[in-house]
Amino acid sequence: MSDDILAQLTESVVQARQDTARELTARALQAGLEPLTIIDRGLTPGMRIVGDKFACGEAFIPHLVMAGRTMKGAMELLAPELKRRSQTATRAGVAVIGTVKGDIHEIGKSLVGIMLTASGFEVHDLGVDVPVEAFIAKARETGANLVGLSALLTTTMVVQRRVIEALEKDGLRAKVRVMVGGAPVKAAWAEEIGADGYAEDANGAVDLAKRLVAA
Ligand code: HCB
Repeated sequence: MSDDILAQLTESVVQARQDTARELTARALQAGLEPLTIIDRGLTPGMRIVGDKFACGEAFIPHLVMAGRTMKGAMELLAPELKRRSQTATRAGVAVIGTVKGDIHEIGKSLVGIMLTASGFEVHDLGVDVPVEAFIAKARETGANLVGLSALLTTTMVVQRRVIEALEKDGLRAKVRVMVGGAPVKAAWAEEIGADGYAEDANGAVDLAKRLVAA
């Protein structure tokens, strides 16, 4: 039953059926599925399929746009649930997050933000296409101990490195842990640019964030 809903949800993202995706998301919640299961096993696989189709010329920009809208629509139902289920007795840390300059992919970054908030972090989400200096200014202003950098394009991953260099130049690096993520980002890249860690998904980002600020 739950596998069936999740498979239909994946298909609704691939087909960009926004109303169906919302209906299925509501049904999945009613059926007792965890919001993260709905995201990881229902919605995100659909986004991957659309991305793969795009890569091999079977889908085009409008398909990416519509798939993005479909997932965002479903996320509107899931975000409050994720927050409601959180245990936020103590503040875990202060995080500044954003998608780096030149990159407008927002869904994964926003999901990381929702999950960090739900896990007790004070989150300052700078949005997408964020200049290097904006990360530095916000980290300084808020006294952040964590910066989360999202990059979905191989061409924008390099900006993650620039943010780390700017943190060093500004004397903030010793105080601020940096985690990186996004579809093309891997652990080896994180190591190469001197980030403190890499997370594959939002759940991993929360685990990593907690470990980094506790260290
Ligand atoms: Co876009 N796009 N796109 N796109 N896009 C990708 C990313 C490709 C991989 C598709 C492909 O070719 N297979 C590809 C990038 C190839 C590459 O460079 N390696 C690509 C391309 C090429 C482009 C354009 C250049 C297309 C063009 O114009 N010719 C263009 C670039 C625009 C720009 O940014 N300047 C473009 C545009 C778009 C949109 C705007 C149409 C749309 C985004 C809409 C939106 O965000 N509102 C879009 C979409 C939807 C995608 C795919 C299909 C889905 C991305 C997504 O939302 N995934 C994507 C295919 C794919 O990713 N496989 C495709 C779902 C979320 C939940 O996953 O990986 O973003 P996530 O985030 C995870 C994870 O990475 C991690 O946790 C998140 C939650 O689990 N994480 C972090 C993310 N950030 C983190 C930060 C941390 O600190 C820690 C963990």
